[in-house]
Amino acid sequence: MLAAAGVDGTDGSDGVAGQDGVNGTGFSSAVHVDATGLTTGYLTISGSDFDDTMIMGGGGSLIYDTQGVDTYTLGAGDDVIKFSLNDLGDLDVVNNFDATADALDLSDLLDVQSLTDQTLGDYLQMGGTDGQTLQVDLDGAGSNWQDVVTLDTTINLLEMLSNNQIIV
Ligand SMILES: [Ca+2]
Ligand SMILES: [Ca+2]
Repeated sequence: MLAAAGVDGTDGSDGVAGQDGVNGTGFSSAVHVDATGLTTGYLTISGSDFDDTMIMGGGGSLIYDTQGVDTYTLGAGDDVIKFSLNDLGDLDVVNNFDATADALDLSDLLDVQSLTDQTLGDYLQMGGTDGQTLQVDLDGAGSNWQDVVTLDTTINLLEMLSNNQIIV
């Protein structure tokens, strides 16, 4: 059987459509990852456009948030979650967040060079019923807050900023 024309296997169009896993949008259903058995080793990971569940190992990770209401359970290492502008409509959930070690990468959301103690409150606040939902105002006008993620712990944004745990 001759190979089908125009499918090169590198861009999500090889064989089974959209399921080669090369990019985060290539999956056709939710991705479930359980890396709890990994005590070392850094993970760089992203999911699908659906509601993914990802449990990190102990070696730290960089998670690229995708569309869908995803649940990320962090491990013992230093984890970084990079949020995506096109996922702002979906309120993700992060469990086991370490307010002294894990980081929130908001560089795709905020078009600013840096945040200071003075400007942070224009762009970011903690809200929700329990004050554990990170909310962003994209233009810093303080009038259009959008939910980004709900954490399972209370965090202090100013402390996280000074500790380089908020990345813009
Ligand atoms: Ca997703
Ligand atoms: Ca998401």
